[in-house]
Order: sequence, then C-alpha cells, then structure tokens
Amino acid sequence: MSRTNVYFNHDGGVDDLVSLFMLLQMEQVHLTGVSVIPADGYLEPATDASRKIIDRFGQNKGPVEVAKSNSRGKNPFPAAWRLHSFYVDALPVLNESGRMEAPLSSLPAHQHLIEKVRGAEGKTLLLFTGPLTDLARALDEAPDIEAKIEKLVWMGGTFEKGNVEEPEHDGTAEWNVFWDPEAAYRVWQSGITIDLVALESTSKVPLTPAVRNRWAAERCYEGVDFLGNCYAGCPPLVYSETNSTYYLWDVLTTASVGRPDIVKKKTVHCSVIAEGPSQGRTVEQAEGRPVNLVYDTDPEAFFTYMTDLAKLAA
Ligand code: AGV
Ligand code: CA
Repeated sequence: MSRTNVYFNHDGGVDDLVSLFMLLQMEQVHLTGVSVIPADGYLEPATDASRKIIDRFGQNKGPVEVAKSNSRGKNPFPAAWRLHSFYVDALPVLNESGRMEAPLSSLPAHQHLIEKVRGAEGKTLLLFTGPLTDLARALDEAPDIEAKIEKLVWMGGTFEKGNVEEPEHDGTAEWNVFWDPEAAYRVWQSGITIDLVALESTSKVPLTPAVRNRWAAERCYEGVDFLGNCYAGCPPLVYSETNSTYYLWDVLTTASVGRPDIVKKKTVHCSVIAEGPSQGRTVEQAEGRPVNLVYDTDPEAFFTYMTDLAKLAA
C-alpha cells in the first residue's frame, strides 16, 4: 500500500494530542515528523506528552521525531485552556514506563518542517491544528518547499461567529488565526492548496455527555479509555455556548485526512484580516484566494471511525 507522507504541527490542546494519537493508528499515514507550538498549550508538557503518546501508542510507526517551536504569538490563549496540556502529560498511562524515547529534534519546529519536507520521498501533506506561524516562517526561509507540499489541512478560521472574546476585539475571529493573524495572512499569499476545517465545520461534532458515555462504556479498550481520560480534563459545562462547549475541532480535521469521505467540501474565496479590531477574521471575498471549506460532516461515521481507531491502539 502506498502511504501518504504527513507532517503534523499542533499546539498542545486536548484535541491536538488526541489527533496525534489518531494519526499514529492510521495505516495509510507515513508520519514524517511532529512539531509543537506553544499556543493553546505550554511547550514543555505538550512536547513531552507528544513524545509519550508516540512511545505508548505509536509502536507501528517507527521512530517519529518531535520538534519544539520557538514561535511566539501576538495574542496569547487563555491560561486556563493552556493548562490542559499538563493534564494530558500527567496521565498515568503515558507515564507507566518512566521513559521518553521518541527523539527530540535539536531544530526549531519551522526548520524541522523544512528538513522533513525536503527529505521526504515525494510530496508531504501538512496537517496543522494550531496557528500557522511555523509554516509562515518555513515558507519565508525556504520557498522551495512549496513545490513539495501536497496540501495544507488546517483547523482554523470561521465565516460565521468567531470564538475570540477579548478586549479590543470584535469577536469575528477564530483563535488559531487570532493567535498570529499575520502568519495566516502569509500562508494565504502562497500557492498551497488549503483544506479548511473552520469553526462551523465542526458544529455537528460537539463533545456531548453521550459521546463521553460511549467511550466510558468501551473503556476496556486501552485506547478508548485514553480518549475518555484526555477529555475528562475538559469540564463538561453544558449551559453556556461559546468557550465552554468543546467540539472535536482538531480531531475532525485529522479524521478528514484518514477518511475524506466523512466530510463534504466546497470552494470558498476568502482573505485574512491581519490587523485591527477584526484581526484574525477570515472573510469571504470574490477576489480572495480559494480554499476547500468543509461544510458538512457525517457525525455517526466520524465518531465510529474515531472509536474504531482507538480500539486499534494497544
Ligand atoms: O478554536 C479551536 C482551536 C482548536 O485547534 N482551539 C481548540 C482546538 O485545539 C482553541 C479553543 C477554542 N475554544 C476552546 C479552545 C476551549 N473552550 N478550550 C480550549 N481551547
Ligand atoms: Ca489546536
């Protein structure tokens, strides 16, 4: 079977780390590298958790190297969200062996990406589930890599209501764009094909009590127990909407790589606003660049795929 080269850059949230776990179970994926940017998580625990997940659940993938980003964003994420990276890193199942063996690269993330894309046989699919800072820097430093990028699959942006509630902002942006609006703006100027999972793309995959119960019922599978434990760190507040309901934002994005049939995409022309009170907003515009926006998904197929992958993890 021919396998797709995938390079994964994430920002340490619960669904970022669960995404790594899922990628490691996908037979058709050749994971060429992982890097961690300290946006919706802290750098040390998010990096350590990544290495431990590779050690514990990635036996079939060969050595996968992890690199730390030295990028810093313009608009920091709330600390309460970033703390989730510590909860995952502390899970007993990741600390049973007392060792961390997945190699840590000495390169910063953006240079690690350049090295892995240049070194790969054929093209590489880039999967990003946090801000685009490392990709923007990589493109500035090594424009040649663009020709070797198959496409970018990104969780970011919104064409409806944003999820940023911060002083001096009008609420129109999604957080992964808001953290570094200029980086998204830079990537939009490139010729790279972009598959976009925007906020509203995930509206059919909220983390409901029923989903948690489904994982609880099958916790005899170690991988399913891992899903439940990871998401136990996200408080199930069901009475208010924005910023308390968790969606499977990054996991749907990752699942769309392994199972493209669970999402429907359409072309949207759009631009990124880089400055001012709407900074980080993605806006539809006839003269904007095309992206393939996920506008519909099959939630039952998605949750079944996710749980089935988790059952494969031993
Ligand atoms: O905006 C969605 C992005 C995704 O990449 N992140 C979470 C996912 O990793 C930010 C975010 C929005 N609301 C949140 C977030 C919340 N309530 N808790 C933690 N992170
Ligand atoms: Ca994320």
